[in-house]
Amino acid sequence: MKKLIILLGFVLFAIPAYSVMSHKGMTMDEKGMVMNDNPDNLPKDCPEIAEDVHFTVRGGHKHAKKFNGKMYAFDQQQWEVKPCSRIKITFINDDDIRHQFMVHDLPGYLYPEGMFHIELYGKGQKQGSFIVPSQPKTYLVHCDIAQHMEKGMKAQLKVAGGDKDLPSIPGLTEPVTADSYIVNWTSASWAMLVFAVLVGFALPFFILKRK
Ligand SMILES: [Cu+2]
Repeated sequence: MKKLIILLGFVLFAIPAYSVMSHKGMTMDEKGMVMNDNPDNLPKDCPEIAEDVHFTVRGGHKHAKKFNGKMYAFDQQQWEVKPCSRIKITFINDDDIRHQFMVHDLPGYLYPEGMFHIELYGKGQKQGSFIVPSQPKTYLVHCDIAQHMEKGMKAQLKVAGGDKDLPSIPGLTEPVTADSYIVNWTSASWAMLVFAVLVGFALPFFILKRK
């Protein structure tokens, strides 16, 4: 009987761990998480919500196929909204690996570390909302998994037209320093190539002969 009571105690303790974890602005389950979800609190400079918008954003390898040399991408690279918009994001991960939809530089008094993000551990979808302030600003949207932004998961959110374009957004903006693969073929470089090929052929004969 005593054993049964102890066992029952363990089971009761374990139940909350199996259910969805949720505290202020954060929900988490076995599929992923939504961080700093904010459908209600207005930024200080917004008297009211100007507009409700809903974007469905997909992320994954297949969306990068149209970009040379990229591995992962979102299906869109830019979103534009009015000041004080409430943005609902449905993020769909089309891959079997982790991806994120992460926005930076939001007001810290509403979004810890200025961040709103949805993460999926594999294929699936999650939804979250955030409200943007009124100033014209361009917000970085990316996937923060190591090397995913460099491999193409980079986009921008423009509020009130934005204040700039971010670099290195696939198909949209130029990189800060472009990769260069250009070879300038002069007669000297041709001569060098011919010489290198001849040496490459001849050298093994000399080495074998010396043995
Ligand atoms: Cu990713």
